[in-house]
Amino acid sequence: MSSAVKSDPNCIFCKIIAGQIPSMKLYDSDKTYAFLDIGPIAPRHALVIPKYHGAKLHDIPDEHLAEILPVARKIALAAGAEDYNILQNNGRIAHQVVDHVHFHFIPKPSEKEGLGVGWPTT
Ligand code: D5M
Repeated sequence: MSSAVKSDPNCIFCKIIAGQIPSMKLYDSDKTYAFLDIGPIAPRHALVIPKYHGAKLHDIPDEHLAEILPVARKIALAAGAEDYNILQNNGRIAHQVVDHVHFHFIPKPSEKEGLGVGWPTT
């Protein structure tokens, strides 16, 4: 069975996808959304999320995960990030706070950039 978009009206990331809560959008397709993290641990810290509500990785159908890493790679290229982490937390003990699957893109700023560099606009 093909799994269409699934949304939870109480989920903060579903509200972001629906445009009910503002976000700094980086990417938007029928299955995937990416935006800047509200509490960045590094400049250009971003989140890539499926447009299918589910708390943990095993709740998400494959077709809604297929685009996630390609989008993270696009964001890394657009950010000009040489060194970066992509990570995804599942469950409270693993430090998950928001119960909608999300992949963190966390660039490591170069020594030249230092801290406080924003998203490139060109
Ligand atoms: O990380 C959850 C992440 O979600 C954390 O880095 C903050 C981010 N967050 C929470 N609310 C927002 C909004 N409204 N915009 C952007 N980013 C947000 P976790 O892996 O669950 O610990």
